[in-house]
Amino acid sequence: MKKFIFDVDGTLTPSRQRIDEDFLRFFFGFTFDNEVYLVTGSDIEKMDEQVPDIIMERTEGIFTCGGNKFYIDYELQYENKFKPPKTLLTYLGFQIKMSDSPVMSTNHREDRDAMLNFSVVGRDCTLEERQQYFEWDKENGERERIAKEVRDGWPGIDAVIGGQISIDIYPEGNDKSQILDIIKQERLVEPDEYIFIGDGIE
Ligand code: M1P
Repeated sequence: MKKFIFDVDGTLTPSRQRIDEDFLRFFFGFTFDNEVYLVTGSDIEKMDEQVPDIIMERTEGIFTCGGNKFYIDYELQYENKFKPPKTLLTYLGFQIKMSDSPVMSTNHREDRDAMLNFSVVGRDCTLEERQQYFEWDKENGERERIAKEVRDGWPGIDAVIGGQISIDIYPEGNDKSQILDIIKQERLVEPDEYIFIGDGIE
């Protein structure tokens, strides 16, 4: 059996949307011939909205929050904790106030215990607003700038653009690369046996 790790948003599903029905049928069959792990920057609740149980149940395990939480059969196996410093939260609040974004909604900070997801436009935006911000940000580089300022201003903390409208913030090293160590411990196999399939790979 070949071994795969699949990213979710932008790979198995469009960003924050449900998996396509035709692709779902194909992928369900795929899980019988291959060993599959899933990984997302999102949390398990969002994964649940996008990927149905019949697929989740066919996986060897699910990594959420950028590899900071690991589930087998919906049971949490491990998690990392992260509490962002107050100064960082103040800085992020200021970015919302100062932004020239053409759209703005609410729910800018999502504390996922193991990481912080920050969005200037806000996670409550509609799909149309999401697309609008995404296009505006490509031109204006707001997320790139904020992520860099966080990395430069708070040593030991990493900030990366994971999806379309937000930035994932977590302690340095607590990213998707850590899942290979977990798989190694879990399965007693070398991580290089796994093929990672994700968007944004160049
Ligand atoms: O899984 C990719 C990203 O998906 C979402 O990003 P956005 O809402 O910006 O498209 C977030 O859940 C993010 O944490 C995650 O990295």
